Amino acid sequence: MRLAAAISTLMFTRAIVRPPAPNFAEGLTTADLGTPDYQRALKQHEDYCAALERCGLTLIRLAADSRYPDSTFVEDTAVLTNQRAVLTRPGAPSRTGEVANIRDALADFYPSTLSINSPATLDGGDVCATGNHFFIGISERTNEAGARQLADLLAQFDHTSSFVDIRGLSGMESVPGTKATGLTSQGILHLKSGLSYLGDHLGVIEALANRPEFANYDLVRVNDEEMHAANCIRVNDHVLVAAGYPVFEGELRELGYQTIALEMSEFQKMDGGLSCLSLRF
Ligand code: CIR
Repeated sequence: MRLAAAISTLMFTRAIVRPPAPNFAEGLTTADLGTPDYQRALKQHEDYCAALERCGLTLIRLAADSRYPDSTFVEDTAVLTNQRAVLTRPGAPSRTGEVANIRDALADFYPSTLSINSPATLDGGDVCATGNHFFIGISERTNEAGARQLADLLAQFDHTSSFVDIRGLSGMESVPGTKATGLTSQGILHLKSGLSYLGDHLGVIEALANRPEFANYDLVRVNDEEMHAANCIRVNDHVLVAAGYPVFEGELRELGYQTIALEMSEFQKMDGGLSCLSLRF
């Protein structure tokens, strides 16, 4: 039973989350969707946390950190496996300081942590775990050295990796003016802006759908109007999806997934999506 197999590889018990700080709107963004409303962002974040709890997770709730306006996007600061935690070295200089605080939070759960070191850069948003295999995006944030360092670390624990170069991803002409998140005029910000692992399917945007790297997976293709929906997360027996993308959500339901739709508008304005808001382990 494929879904049962998927559940066994995507069981999480905890997640680290951090609400947006009052200066959240000062973070990095390429989206042309306006300034986020802070109160609405807090509400959307709280709904997101409630959904994770509904999926059975215990949350480690960190305090908002206004030193780093992008720090609500905790996913970018670490890569977690069931054996190890790897602290990243985010590619945006304004975000490198976010890692120290995450190291402290992880110390309660992992006896030691590994690190990505200079000159390598790596954002967690570029890492998509599919069971034992990890896809690592090479992007404007994650450089080749970062991808190689992570692959070498993962290999020590018998994980395989392959690289997906998303720089200058073509086929994104329809992006301007869409509701897409993390999709710039040059392409996608992070690999997981355009790709999600659902257990036995990959949800992928059209521009990635024909990549040979994904030939062995069953794909759920996300049409150009719904590109933002590609950033969804499988959490135990549910898939959290962004609200407002009925075609993709309907396809997931037809495939037997239980979905929880969440409003993400204020995070979209800052190039963020569902995966970015938590570190699940
Ligand atoms: C940034 O540009 O770094 C943030 N404003 C958005 C990060 C989104 N993170 C993710 O997709 N993993």
